[in-house]
Amino acid sequence: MKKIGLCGLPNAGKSTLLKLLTTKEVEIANYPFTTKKPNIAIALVISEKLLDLYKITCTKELTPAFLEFVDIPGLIKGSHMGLGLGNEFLSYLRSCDVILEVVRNFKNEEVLHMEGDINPERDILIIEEEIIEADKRIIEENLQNIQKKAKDKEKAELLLKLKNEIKPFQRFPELNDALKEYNLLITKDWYLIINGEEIDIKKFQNLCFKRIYQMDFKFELEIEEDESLKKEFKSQKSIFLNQFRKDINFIEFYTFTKEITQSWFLENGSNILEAARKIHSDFEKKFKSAEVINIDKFLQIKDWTEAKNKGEIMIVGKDYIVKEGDIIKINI
Ligand SMILES: Nc1nc2c(ncn2[C@@H]2O[C@H](COP(=O)(O)OP(=O)(O)OP(=O)(O)O)[C@@H](O)[C@H]2O)c(=O)[nH]1
Ligand SMILES: [Mg+2]
Repeated sequence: MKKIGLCGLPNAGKSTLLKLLTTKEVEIANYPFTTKKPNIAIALVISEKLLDLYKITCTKELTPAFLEFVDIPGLIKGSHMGLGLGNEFLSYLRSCDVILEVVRNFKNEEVLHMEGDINPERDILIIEEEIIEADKRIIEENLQNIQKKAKDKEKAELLLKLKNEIKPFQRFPELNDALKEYNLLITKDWYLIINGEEIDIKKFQNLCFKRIYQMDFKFELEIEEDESLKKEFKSQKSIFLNQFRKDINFIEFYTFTKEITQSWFLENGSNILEAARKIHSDFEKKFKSAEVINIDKFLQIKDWTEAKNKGEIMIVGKDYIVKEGDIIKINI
């Protein structure tokens, strides 16, 4: 499962976002460095399609797919040199697969901003400089270590390429697999979420973010906790989660038995054995074949046996690549 790391300056709203998405009780306060250790929590992602399927299956249980978020202590200017426990905080970020940067755009005199005023553009630049400096150091250290070793020639060439090309807002996701052991931040996929008032995001679009989202975390939390607000305003949380899972390259597939209806996430391009492993480790080992139907088709027919009789259920082997919206039954 991909771990999604929340990165940002202190008081940007990272822990508030974690609480909103995962309902985990986290420490949220108006002073910097409230969060001192990484905090992992699971966000359930309920899609419209899953709910449509559940209306037909009417099972006792409904279990949605989930995403794993990690709340990380705030970075500050100089984090890469160890200021504010910077190196330790950066190492938490390195262990994540995807980065969601949180930037503050809400005014509140009671919530201190380390730089004195609200300026998302400047804050993004501060974080970026820390990331670049921290990765530069790792690249240089490792380059010195491996340059002399013949067996690491290829890796040394890649590190040298990075050393020459590294600059703010440049990302190298194509090198992530080859250089995995170094846990570089600039080879990961980065996303940006602006917390607070909506702003024109044009000026952020040519940076390094695969997508930019906007949400007022505190307001969304208030909606979650108040039934009358819930009726008045559409919650952005579910819209964000469903969009974000697509953006990080997950597809959604479904399973159901007599007892339970479930949705699952799988990396796009995965085969059905990987889906089987998610459902149950035994299913992968004992896999014989699988029955598959697209959810839209199933929602029309509404019955597995009838879908079978109509010839709408495919029987597939272990090389089948799972598609968005597949309902899967594994035969073992
Ligand atoms: N007005 C307003 N306040 C917010 C919003 N989001 C967070 N806050 C407040 O800002 C303060 C800091 O929020 P946290 O979620 O603790 O921030 P953080 O990024 O986790 O901070 P550190 O753990 O110190 O790095 C809290 O007092 C929140 O209630 C928002 O959208 N609007
Ligand atoms: Mg926090």
